Amino acid sequence: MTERIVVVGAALLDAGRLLAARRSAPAELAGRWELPGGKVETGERPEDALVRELREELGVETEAVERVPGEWPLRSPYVLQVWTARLCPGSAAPRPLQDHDDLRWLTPDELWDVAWLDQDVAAVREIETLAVLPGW
Ligand code: 9L3
Ligand code: MG
Repeated sequence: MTERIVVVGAALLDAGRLLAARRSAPAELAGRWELPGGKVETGERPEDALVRELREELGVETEAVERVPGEWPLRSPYVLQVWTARLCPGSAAPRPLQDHDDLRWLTPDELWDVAWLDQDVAAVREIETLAVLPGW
């Protein structure tokens, strides 16, 4: 039996906007937009993986805030879980350092203006329902 491996995605919120990141790799995902993040390593807390991934991919210091309810299947054995997150005071602005070639801060009105990965659509729908979040 194969282990289930969690991939964490970040709903990074700032000033009422959600960060979307356009993948540049691998080829089959290139050009599609995602909630940035990546695989949780053995023994790592998902929240810590999220902070690590955003540091590696975007050069930002962040804090995981709360789990977005739900879990979505990716290519086996991976499943996607999402946390809301915020930038720490004094963090650099995000910039695409690896795996992405564009970033957009989306207002609620713009949420569906990007071509999300099929895998992320259900998670983004769930984020959309969190309209009570401060700043959203
Ligand atoms: N994935 C899907 N949606 C996301 C993320 C962060 C990742 N929001 C998928 C893409 C890859 C796998 O999970 O197939 C591992 O992600 P990564 O480590 O390549 O970012
Ligand atoms: Mg990643």
